[in-house]
Amino acid sequence: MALLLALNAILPGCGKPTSTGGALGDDAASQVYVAPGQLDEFYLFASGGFSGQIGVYGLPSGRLLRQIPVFSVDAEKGYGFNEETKPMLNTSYGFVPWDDAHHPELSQTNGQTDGRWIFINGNNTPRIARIDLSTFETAEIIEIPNSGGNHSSPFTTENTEYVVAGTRFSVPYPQKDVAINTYAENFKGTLSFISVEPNSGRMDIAFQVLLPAFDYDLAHSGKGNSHGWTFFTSYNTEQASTLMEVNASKNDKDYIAAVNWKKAEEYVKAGKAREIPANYAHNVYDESTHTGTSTMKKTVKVLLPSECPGLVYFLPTPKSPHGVDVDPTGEYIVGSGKLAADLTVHSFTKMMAAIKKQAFDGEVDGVPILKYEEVVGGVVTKPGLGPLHTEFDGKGYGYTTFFISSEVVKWKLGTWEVVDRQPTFYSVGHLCIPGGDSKNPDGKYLVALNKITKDRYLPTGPELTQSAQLYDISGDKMKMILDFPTIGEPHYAQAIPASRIVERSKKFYKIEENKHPYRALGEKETKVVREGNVVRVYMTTIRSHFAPDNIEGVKVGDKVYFHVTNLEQDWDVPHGFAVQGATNAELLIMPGQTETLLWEPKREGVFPFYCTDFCSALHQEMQGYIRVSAANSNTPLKWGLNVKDPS
Ligand code: K7E
Ligand code: CUA
Repeated sequence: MALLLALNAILPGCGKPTSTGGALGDDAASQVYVAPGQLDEFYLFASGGFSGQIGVYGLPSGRLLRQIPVFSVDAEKGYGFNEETKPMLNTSYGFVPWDDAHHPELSQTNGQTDGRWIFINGNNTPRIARIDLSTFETAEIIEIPNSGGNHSSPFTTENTEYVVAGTRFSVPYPQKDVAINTYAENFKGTLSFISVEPNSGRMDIAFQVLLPAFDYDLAHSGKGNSHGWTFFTSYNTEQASTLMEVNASKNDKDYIAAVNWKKAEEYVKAGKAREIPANYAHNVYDESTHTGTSTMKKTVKVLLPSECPGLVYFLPTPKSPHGVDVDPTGEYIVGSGKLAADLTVHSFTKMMAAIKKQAFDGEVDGVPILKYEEVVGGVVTKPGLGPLHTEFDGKGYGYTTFFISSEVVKWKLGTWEVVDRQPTFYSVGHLCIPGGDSKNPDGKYLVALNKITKDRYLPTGPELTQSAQLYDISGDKMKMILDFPTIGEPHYAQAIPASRIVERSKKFYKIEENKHPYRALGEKETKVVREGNVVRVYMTTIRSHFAPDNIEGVKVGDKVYFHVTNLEQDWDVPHGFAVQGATNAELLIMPGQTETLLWEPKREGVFPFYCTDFCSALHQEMQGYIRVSAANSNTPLKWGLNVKDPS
C-alpha cells in the first residue's frame, strides 16, 4: 500500500477526485431509508482490520448492529477477560489479545452462502477464526504454523470443505536463526488447507503446501468445473527482503499459484505428506459448558510440489497481483496486477488444456510455470489504475476496485469491455456484493470499502472515521446511495440476505442444557466455597437481584472466582456483573449462560458489585456487597440473600 500511496502522490488527477459527489437525489435517500421498526434486507459483516473484530451492519441502512469480538479482547462483552474466553486467545506465543483481521468469509453450501458460520483471518499471529452465526460468538480459533502474515485467508471452497490460509510473508522453514539475506535459500511460503467438519464446523489443518519464498497475497477457490482448485496470488517473485517497494516490483509478471486440492487429498492418502513437528494452538468454545479450551497441536502435514506432480502450477500474471477472484461459473480467474495497466483474466479451460499439453515455461522448485499466452482468457484493457479486487453480480459482470484512480469499474465477462465506472471517496480497497464471490451472487448492492475519508465526515481529531460506501447495482449504471462509517479498517466484507441468518438465530441458551462445571441452575444451588486461598462464588442473576448479594469471609490475597449464571430464559435479557477493584473487565452474561470473573482483592473493606446492563425498572437495585478482611483474619465465610445474618 505504501507504494500505491507513493504512486498516488505522483499521479496528480488520478488520486482523490475533486468533486465530493454530494449531490444525491431524494430517491437515493429513500433507497437506503429503513423506516423505524423496519428491518434491513441484508447483513453486512465487515472486518475491523486492526481492531481484530468483525462489525455487523444492516444494508441498505448502513446501521451498526454489533461488534463481534474475535481476535481482540472486548471489555463490553468480557471477551478475553472472563475465564471462559481467555483460552480462545491462546497461541504458541501465549495469550495474544489483539490481531489484524482482514477477510470475513461466509460458509457456503453448493456455492451459496448458507448463514452457518463466518470465518476471518488474523494476520499478525497467524490464525483463522470461526464465528457461529446462530449466536454471533467466536466458536473456534486455530493457529497456522509455518506462516508469517496470514493474509491470503480464509477463502472457502464451494461446500466449505476447506478454508485456505496462505502466508503473506515467507519465513525460514523451519523457523530458525538465519541471516535475513539468505531469504532465497532458507525461507519458504506455505499454503494451508484447513478442513471444516460439515456438521460441527470443527477446523483442522489438513495439509500445507510448501512453496518458494514469495509473498502469497490473496486467494479464491474454483467453482463448478474448477471446483477442486484454489488460486493464490503471489508478489515478490524477485525474492527481495529489503526495500520491497522497489525490489519486489521489478518483474513484469508474478504468479498465481493454482493448487489442485483434490490431488493433494490423494497424495495425503497415499502417505506422500511429511509429518513435520510444529506447535500451534487450537481453541474451541463449547456451547454447552460455555467454556473455551485450548490444545497445543504438535505436528502438521506438509506436501512438497517436487514430490507431488500435478499438485501446483504457476500462472504468470502481470504485475504484483493483489486480488484473485473467480467468476460465478468458475471459468474465469481474475488477477489484479496492482502495477499493471490492464486486468488479466485467466481461463480455467485453457489452463487445463495447457497442463495437458505441458505448455510450460520452466519451473520453480518443482512447480511448472504455464505459458502466459496459453492460459490468458481475456484482458480488460486500461480499466483504471491500481486494480485490487473483483466481485461479480451473477449477471455476467465483474466489478473491480481501483485504489489509485479511486473508482469501481464494471466490465463484461467474455467481451472484456468496460461498461460503467463510478468514483469512490477515496482509495477503495476491497468491495462486497452480497454473495459476490460465490456461485450465486445475490447482487443488488455493492459496498466499496475505502481507505481514506477526507472531507466526507465531521473531523474527529487527526484520524477520521473509517468508512464504506453503498452503491445500487440493480440497473445498468451503478449509483452511489450512501456513505456510512465503520469501526476499524474495513478491508473486506461479506453480505448475505438477512433471512438466511434470522431463521437460525438463537434467542437464549436453555438453562437445562447448561453444563458449565461451576453453574448454579437455581438460587438453591448458589453457594460460596473456599479451597485454600481460592474462593468460588456460585452466583445467579434474575431480574433484579444477585444471589447471594452479601458475601463475607473473603481475605486479602484470595483469588475470588465469581461464577455467575444468568437464570433468565427470555430473548435479549443479559445481566452484567462488575465489582470494584477488578483489574480485568465486566461480565455480560447471556440468558442461560455461566461466566466467570476472577477478582483478587488487594485491600480490606466492603466493596460493591452491580449489574451493568439496564435490565429492568429496578436495575439500579441490582447490586450487592462483598466484605474483604485481613489476610490473617478469622471472619467466617458467609453468604446470603435477604437474610439479616447470612450463613
Ligand atoms: Cu486488499 Cu488485506 Cu484483502 Cu486490505 S487487503 S484492501
Ligand atoms: Cu441486571 Cu441490570
